Amino acid sequence: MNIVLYYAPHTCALAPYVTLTEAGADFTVQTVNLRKKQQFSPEYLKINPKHKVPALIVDGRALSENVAIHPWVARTFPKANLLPSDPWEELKALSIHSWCSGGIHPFLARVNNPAKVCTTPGSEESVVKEATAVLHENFAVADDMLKGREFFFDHFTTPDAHFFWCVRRAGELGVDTSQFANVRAHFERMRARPSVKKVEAFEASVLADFAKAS
Ligand SMILES: N[C@@H](CCC(=O)N[C@@H](CS)C(=O)NCC(=O)O)C(=O)O
Repeated sequence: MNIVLYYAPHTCALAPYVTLTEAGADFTVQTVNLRKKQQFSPEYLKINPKHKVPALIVDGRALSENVAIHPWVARTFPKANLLPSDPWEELKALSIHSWCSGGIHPFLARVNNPAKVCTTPGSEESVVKEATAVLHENFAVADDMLKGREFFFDHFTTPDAHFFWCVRRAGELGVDTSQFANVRAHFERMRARPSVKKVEAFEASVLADFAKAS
């Protein structure tokens, strides 16, 4: 099987990189330089017309969206135990992916680029403030979910990687998460995993290559 992950630094493509690594999958990575707008190249738009990473190409077929990519990884590498085995719990895991993608990520995007949702002059500050409030509300919910637990379920599963990226991105964007002790503990636990160390080292090397090329 030929697996290619389209990845860009700082993005939520970190999550499938982590879970493919946790699965022991043999995959290659194609980097996309978002600063150079490579996601709008005709070649990439054929892979994902929504011009977003991650995208996964499996034997020539493209799959986008974290909500779909993670179950594919888990189903393809069942020995890695990347989703809960109980069907209800498995759906709860997919529910967390959907929440990360639809309930958290869009508010990170607003903090990153407020003008994308409101171009009224002077509105930036209030967009960031409101988006930060929603992020805090969501992190408070996650903090309760992670109370007394190492991971969202009884072992590492794919939503842990997705949520880790959300918290990491929040930090990069200056959104304070220090008041959410369980979220922070989960973040540190995740950061210590070899799969996360691997993607963070890879990200640094990609950023260095991008800097050299510019
Ligand atoms: N719902 C998608 C979101 C993907 C997404 O928003 N990716 C961002 C980076 S985190 C992207 O590629 N942005 C480039 C663009 O919008 O042009 C998922 O969860 O896979």
